[in-house]
Amino acid sequence: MFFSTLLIPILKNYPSEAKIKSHKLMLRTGMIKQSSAGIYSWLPLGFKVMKKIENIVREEQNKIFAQEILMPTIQSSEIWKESGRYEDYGEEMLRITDRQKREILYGPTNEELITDIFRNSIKSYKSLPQLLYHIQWKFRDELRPRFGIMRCREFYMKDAYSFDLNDELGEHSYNKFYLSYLKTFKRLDLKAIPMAADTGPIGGNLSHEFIILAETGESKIYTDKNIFEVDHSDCTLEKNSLTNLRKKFENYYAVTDEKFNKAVFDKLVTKENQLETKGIEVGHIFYFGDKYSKPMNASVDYNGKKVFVKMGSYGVGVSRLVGAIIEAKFDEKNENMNWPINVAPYECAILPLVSKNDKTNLEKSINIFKKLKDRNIDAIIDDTDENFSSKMKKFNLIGVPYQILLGKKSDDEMFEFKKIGEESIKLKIDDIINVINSKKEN
Ligand code: 5CA
Repeated sequence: MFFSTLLIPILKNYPSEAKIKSHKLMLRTGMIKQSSAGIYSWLPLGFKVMKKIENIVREEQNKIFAQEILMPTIQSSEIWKESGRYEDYGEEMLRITDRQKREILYGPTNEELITDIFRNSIKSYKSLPQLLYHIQWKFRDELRPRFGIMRCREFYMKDAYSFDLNDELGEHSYNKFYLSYLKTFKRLDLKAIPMAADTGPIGGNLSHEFIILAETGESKIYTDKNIFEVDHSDCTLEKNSLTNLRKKFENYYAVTDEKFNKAVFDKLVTKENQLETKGIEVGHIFYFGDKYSKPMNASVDYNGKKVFVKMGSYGVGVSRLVGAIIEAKFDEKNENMNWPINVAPYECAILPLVSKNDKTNLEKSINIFKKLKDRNIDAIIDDTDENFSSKMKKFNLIGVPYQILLGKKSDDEMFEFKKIGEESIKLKIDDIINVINSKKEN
């Protein structure tokens, strides 16, 4: 893949309208382009990162046996009237009238639509539990969209829904998503802390937000520092294991602003362990029992008895995560982006010094590219005639984690290879491949 053939409109300077790092960087490196207030197009570089994040989210959902579906963005107002949320949801909902004068809406979330699918498809308790998810665009007419894709109006979300026979089984499903989220964020190289949270317009009385620490975050959080040490690596999907995991976390005080109580915080957490800071909400899970199933009449037959199913819903901000990773991983010292290799737009940049009358470096680069590709490394060649240092600056800015440099007197065997932010070393191509692949998961 040649840089010169791609749509990566890099700007010379940071755009003045952006206030936080992620927004500035995403605009400057041409990852996104604003199309109107709070609405963005995803250009190739940003789209690639988002798709890699989406795939990790998907793999972790599949591991807890959630089934992927795809619901539409446009929904009928009828089901929202049944649940009672059509009025409640207020001005954040984008309401549209079609040519038949029917009221439709652009979905801000999907509890009603999934409940409608469930009630038309599942009749017996024997088909429970059902865990279903989709990854789809949402629209919320936020009063103050800001910080680029972090709080925008149209955004990409993974939303999952669980259906169970009773509260105990419902909470077991909830706990599966709880673990799945910890695993997902770990694979994204993020330390996300589950915090007791408010339920807002989704409802219910059990809810956790998954928050990553960042000064630019919009959520104020209060926590015991020890919570960062809780380990989930040995947790299984078995009921006791999941219950214990929740208990391990819930041993420590960790709440968002709405749930904060100073007296309780001071009583439970020693001064030196208290952490008051800001964070970004990257996921949010809810358990709300029969809040939707009852008014919408979603029930199963349980030995001749009609039982309303118990539900939960589970969201990950897939598009928000692109910005959240930038905020969490930005290298302040070297002033460059530092993508975790699992989601980097490219894993390795090949940077040849190219002149009009000498194409040897370009030929070498193509050779290297083929070898990397054969070993599943996602690489890019900067084939432009820019000077060497501006090529390096450009790829530092983009945050490609590894670079191969082909300067004036480049060798045929030993190549200059560097990890972003570090000094270069000379390595053979096979060793370069091994270094990169050893950092990848699979
Ligand atoms: N139905 C539930 C769970 S599926 C739900 O909608 N939850 S939510 O409102 O908390 O949204 C889930 C996630 O979407 C949030 O944790 C956040 O990461 C992301 N999100 C919410 N609003 C926005 C927004 N305006 N811009 C970008 N991401 C958002």
